[in-house]
Amino acid sequence: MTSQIASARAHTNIALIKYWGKKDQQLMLPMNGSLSLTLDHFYTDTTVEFNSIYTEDTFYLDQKKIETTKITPFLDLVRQMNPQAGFARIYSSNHVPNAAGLASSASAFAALALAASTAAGLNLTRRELSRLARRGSGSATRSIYGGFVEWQPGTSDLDSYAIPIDEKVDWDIEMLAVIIDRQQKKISSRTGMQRVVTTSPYYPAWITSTNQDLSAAIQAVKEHNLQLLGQLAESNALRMHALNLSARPPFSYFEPASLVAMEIIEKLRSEGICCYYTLDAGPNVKVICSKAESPQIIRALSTAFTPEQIVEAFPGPGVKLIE
Ligand code: 2P0
Repeated sequence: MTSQIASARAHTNIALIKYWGKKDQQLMLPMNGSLSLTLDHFYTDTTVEFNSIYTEDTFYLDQKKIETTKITPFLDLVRQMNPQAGFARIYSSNHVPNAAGLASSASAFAALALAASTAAGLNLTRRELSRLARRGSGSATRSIYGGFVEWQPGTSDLDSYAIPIDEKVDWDIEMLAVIIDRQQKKISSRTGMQRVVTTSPYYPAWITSTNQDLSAAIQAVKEHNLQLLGQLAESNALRMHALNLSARPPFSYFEPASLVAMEIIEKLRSEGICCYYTLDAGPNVKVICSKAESPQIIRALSTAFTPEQIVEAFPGPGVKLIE
């Protein structure tokens, strides 16, 4: 192999039933299954070029060279599958409206999995791509597919992968992102989730209740039941954040403005509007609602947030090769 190049695009996803804790940190096996919605608006484009003249892997993000310890171990997995693949140059760009702070490792490693494996001459199935993406970042496991996606936790590298639940979402669902902070997380997901696993006395109850939430949420997706899906997602997110408060030392991703957004959503709901929120490892609030009702919700959020802070997103596609 002299020079081989491929480019891929992957979209980020937001978990409605959360992954929060690993049972195997090296293989990235999660403690529980999760369910997400892949979004159209936020994506990463990545080009990988393997070239026999390179003497190390080099990573450029938005045209800036970045030192990271995560890329080479990931490419080593690809090189194990094709030992002829040498070192690589990786060029990534994140496409997030208004630099919204929603760029995520999910779209990054899903795009890298497809671009790197294709450039290395491998023709992986989507299941194999999902397993490979998982080794970069847990949430990337799900970004291989579009729409609603379940990550089955599995018990080994072979059976921990995502499956599509509803890839071409043809019913009325939208997600509004309320951008509260573009800064780096106070505590990384990786550190936070493992602290919870090892110190929260509530962790066993999280596993039991999340497994129940997951089955109910998958059923709600199949029935296009937005209200039930929203209720389950909001409750599951609050339980995840309650775990963080119950860890030692405790931590929280909420900011005062997160609570403002959450209260607005709760008030709209008391007025009969079907809307629910979820938060991940950061203060941004994502609202699950229908397209039909989103204008009213945007109006209510606009009393506390600027137009730039409120971003509309819709179900998006799975990973694909691009020119
Ligand atoms: C999720 N999150 O299911 C959960 C909910 C954030 C909150 O997956 O250690 O970047 O790379 O597997 O995937 C974010 O954590 O963590 C995440 P690693 P990841 O989307």
